[in-house]
Amino acid sequence: MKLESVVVRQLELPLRNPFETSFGRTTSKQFLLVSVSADGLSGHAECVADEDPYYLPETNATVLHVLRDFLVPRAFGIDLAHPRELLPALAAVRGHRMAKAALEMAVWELWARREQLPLYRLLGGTGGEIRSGVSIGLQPSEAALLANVEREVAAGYHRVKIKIKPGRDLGLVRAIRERFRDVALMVDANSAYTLADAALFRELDAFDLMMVEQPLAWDDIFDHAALQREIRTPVCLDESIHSEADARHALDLGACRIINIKVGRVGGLASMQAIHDLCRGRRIPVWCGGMLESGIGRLHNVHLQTLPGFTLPGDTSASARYFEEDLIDPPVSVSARGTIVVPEAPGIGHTIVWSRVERATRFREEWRP
Ligand code: OSB
Ligand code: MG
Repeated sequence: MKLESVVVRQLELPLRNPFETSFGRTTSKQFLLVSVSADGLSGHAECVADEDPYYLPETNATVLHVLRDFLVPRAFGIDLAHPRELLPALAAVRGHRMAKAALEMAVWELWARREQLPLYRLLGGTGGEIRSGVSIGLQPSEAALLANVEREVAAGYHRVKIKIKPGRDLGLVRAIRERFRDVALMVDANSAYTLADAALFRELDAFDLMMVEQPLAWDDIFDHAALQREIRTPVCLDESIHSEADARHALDLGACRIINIKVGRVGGLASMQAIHDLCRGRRIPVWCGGMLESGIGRLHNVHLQTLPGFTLPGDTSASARYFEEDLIDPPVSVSARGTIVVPEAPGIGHTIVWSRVERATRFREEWRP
């Protein structure tokens, strides 16, 4: 298969509620939607980069530049026998994994449509449903956080993750545990702490957390190993893992016992599979993170979580928690049992509503060979 065109749109979708982490606050989701076409069909994927380099270094502007000047010209130059051949063909470009992932995921989606298969089948997953968890941002007050936890537990979600940062950590966890003794609970620090805070994490050991996610620096593995030696709660790495090699180094060093896989962060679905397979072989649980995706990215995440190593609930929750109106019909919904049904239609499996995409589009660029 030879690609005949690549279209990139920058979209803006208002969030129903601001989402706050230790690194910032988002009120509207601004992201790139990548569409690839060949043989009369198209495939679509969204990029997880933001406007700002506050989660990881890539931004919408760097992604657009690297796609236009480096990745798309290389992709036009090859004749693919399978989507997994794309990442090796892009390997001369170092880093820029979010840009690579968006292009590669769109090619996988196109391939699935050509084969008339749901994306999960192409990835080697199984249909049915996946268990869903939620990520709750920093809230204006402890009362607001407790009300949020109560609502999500009542909605049936299988685990609750809260964001923490220095000064807003132990007290919040204690308050939740007092009211919700048995809820499957975890915290995500998004790199807000250092090894000097080890005592805080030892105190958190008392609260039966499933894991603490990315407590230390975004580019660190070594210090996380030192922290993991000091605490009982499993460390989960997010920001620090970009490749199968990173995952191997982290596991060999004992830097974590769980890995959060985000396809955008690891540079594509083939890289996701490699990390998944490594972890499965070592009996390390993985789960799928989220980046406040619209329905298009959300559905990609639904499909990939059907691989057998995704044994823990991920951050993929209902579209309605984020958007008044999603770009897909139907939106992603969560059952009373806290599950999401994996679509059976070809590709991502729900219809993209192009009138909504056009309304959210701020600019558009198209490239041909
Ligand atoms: O660290 O997992 C994270 C959102 C934006 C950037 C980083 C993260 C998150 C989330 C939200 O936790 C997950 C979601 O609900 O999509
Ligand atoms: Mg995280």
